[in-house]
Amino acid sequence: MTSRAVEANCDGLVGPTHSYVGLSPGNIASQTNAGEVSNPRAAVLEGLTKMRRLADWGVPQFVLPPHERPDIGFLRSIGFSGSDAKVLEEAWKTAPALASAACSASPMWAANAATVTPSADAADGRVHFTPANLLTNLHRSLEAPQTARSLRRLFPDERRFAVHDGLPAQPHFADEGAANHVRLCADHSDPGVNLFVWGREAWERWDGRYPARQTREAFEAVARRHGAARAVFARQGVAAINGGAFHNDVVCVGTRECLLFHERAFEDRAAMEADVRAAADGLFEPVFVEVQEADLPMEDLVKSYLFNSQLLVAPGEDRLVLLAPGETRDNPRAHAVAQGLASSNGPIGRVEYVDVRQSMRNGGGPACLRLRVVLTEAELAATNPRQRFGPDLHERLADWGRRRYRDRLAPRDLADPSLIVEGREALDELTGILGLGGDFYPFQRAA
Ligand code: SUG
Repeated sequence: MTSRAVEANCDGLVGPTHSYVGLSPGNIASQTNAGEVSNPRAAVLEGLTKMRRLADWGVPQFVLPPHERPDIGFLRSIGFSGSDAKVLEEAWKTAPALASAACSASPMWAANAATVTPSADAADGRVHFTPANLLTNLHRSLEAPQTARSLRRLFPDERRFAVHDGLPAQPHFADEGAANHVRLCADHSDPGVNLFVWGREAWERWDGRYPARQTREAFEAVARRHGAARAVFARQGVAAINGGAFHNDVVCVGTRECLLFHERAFEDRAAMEADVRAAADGLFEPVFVEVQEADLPMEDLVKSYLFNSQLLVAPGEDRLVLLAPGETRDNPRAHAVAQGLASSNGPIGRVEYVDVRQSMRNGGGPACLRLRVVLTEAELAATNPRQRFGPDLHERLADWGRRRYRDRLAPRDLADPSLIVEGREALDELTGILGLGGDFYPFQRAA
């Protein structure tokens, strides 16, 4: 038994350019809603309300700041020049696909920020983070360096935390972070089993309908550099990827002893279960809860995002709480499955719903918006306290969002050069609120 540890949640704050451009093939919501008008203000407020729900339950909750967008540095690196406004204007005129990638607010989906190994599982007793290189999609491949900077601000003490750089930016090491990783354990304080779910092998010829974003080799490298104990590697179901589960967390969620997943989630479910059981031997008895395709067909699964829920230990309750998106309640089949889970004698005692509709229309449910980090009390005390979320920070950030964010953004509005200034003013104020220092964003370092 190590010292007492809890699961903290670090949520990505939605950025001012939250939009529906349709940048992610294989992500059905992203494709279906392409071209629609977004509401960045509503999106940031929804995210804050979700954080508040967890903070009110006593779960340690942190805020990860948005990245600077449009990413003018990226556009300069591919040959656009002149003033910042000119760079954006030229990019939109001659290469709109590249310009729109430079404007995406995708860092909000913090489950893709990094893969995390808690100190109880790491060979050197530190908490390890590898920012995901996200190189399958151009807009997301821009995130890793700023994510590393961000994690180093939140977890600054190198004696306790190791924030690595992303893996080599090669298709062989395509990595999407914690969205494809589940940690099971008896209690968060205890050693855990690390289930790494990959979609393809580096040298395999992938001819699926949609991209397989995570390679086995990427996760093997992450486990090696973190010194991650009790690592289990399992292949994601090809049918799941082809059905629109672009990350494993669209078809699977787990915490403590409980792994909840869809019938199609794993290519070889029996092998996955046997490997997890073997790794857990002597520590705990895993509980596998499988939802059948007959009860929840892939199509309803992807619309309802039942599995993209947060599975939480709530204070004073011995069974787990599933915090599901409102879309799960709206879908009769998914709703019936959720009610069935709660009324059975299984590990889930209750289902609650939360509205993150703005994010859902990009394919990002409650679980996508957060990065889970298991921390001991001493580690928790070593985080940047200004990023710790509670009622005061909620009020300050809600006020900031209401003043700084637009309530309407069509994809073509992303070409508006005034977004550069609006975004920078908003982020400059945010660095003050979150205590990030005056050199956190590229525009601050250039000034
Ligand atoms: O990578 N959507 C994100 C959604 C990420 C969800 N994360 C998890 N499942 N953990 C993605 O596909 C859409 C952007 C757009 O269409 O404008 C987007 O990037």
